[in-house]
Amino acid sequence: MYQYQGFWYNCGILGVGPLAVQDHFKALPCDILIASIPKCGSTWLKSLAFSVMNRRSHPPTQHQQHPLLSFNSHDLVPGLETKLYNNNFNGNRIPNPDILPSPRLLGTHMPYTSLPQSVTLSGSRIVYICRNTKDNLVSWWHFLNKIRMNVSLEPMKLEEVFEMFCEGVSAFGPFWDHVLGYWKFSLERPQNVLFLKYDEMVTEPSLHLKRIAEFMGCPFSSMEEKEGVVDQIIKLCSFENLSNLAVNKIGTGDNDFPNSGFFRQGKVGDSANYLSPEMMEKLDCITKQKFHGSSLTL
Ligand code: PAP
Repeated sequence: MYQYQGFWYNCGILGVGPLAVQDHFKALPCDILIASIPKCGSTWLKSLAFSVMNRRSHPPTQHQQHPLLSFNSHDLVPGLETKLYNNNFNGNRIPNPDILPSPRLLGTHMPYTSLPQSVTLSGSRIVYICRNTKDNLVSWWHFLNKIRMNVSLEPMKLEEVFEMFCEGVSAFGPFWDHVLGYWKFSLERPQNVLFLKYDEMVTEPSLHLKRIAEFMGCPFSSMEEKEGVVDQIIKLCSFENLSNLAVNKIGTGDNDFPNSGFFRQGKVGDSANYLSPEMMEKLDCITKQKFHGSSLTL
């Protein structure tokens, strides 16, 4: 891993992706970025955002023909540094993001402070998702070991990953700095950043889906709401539905990584089954200290 502008990146997976994004990506005013630190729910949010934006051409009721049935959401909403500008990516790389249909729906894990200036200057919109620290860590640990297994490396112990995480060393970490960067920006520019919490979305999906649609500039009409389009999208993008599709059960994505790796439990609070009370307390304590005075709670 290498540290760049205060954040940690995996050189084996990303290569010079983040630098290439800074040098070459030119944001457009109508772009919508789905941003997060890994393992906060971007697979879900990308599915929801894609379904919302394309609901006229791909109604969520026409299940058989919906793109989400054949493609993982990371292929439908490509990541800037993980796919579009990633020199280490050996799949179906899209060489020129300008060919993507407008408005472009793009993903990123890059911290707010490292995004190219054009993102802020152009006024493009960012939908950011975060999650409680403990679930994020446990989800990251599982995912990290899946990546390691994929390249025949030994799994890492939870204790080891926990210590590194607390020191800020995780993909695109420190976790807290990443979340705070977008949080502050969302307070300064609420018209440009919608700040979401996975935990709240699990509890009230329709409320948040409506917020997402409104923010993206394609609110649900009262007719659509009456016809149940909101619920149809929620059902289409549910963990149960997506994780059981063939594309996500046996399909593979970038670098032959199995799509199933993006789906594990999809629950809030699963970390309690893995972390000791001392570990939970330490994470809570760091979160409290880091977020002190920010009005943000997770
Ligand atoms: P990424 O950063 O690699 O894209 P991301 O999708 O952000 O991963 O996070 C993965 C988490 O979202 C997993 O959580 P878990 O490990 O605690 O289970 C995954 O299960 C969960 N997830 C994936 N798809 C959905 C979905 N449709 N609904 C709810 N949670 C989901």
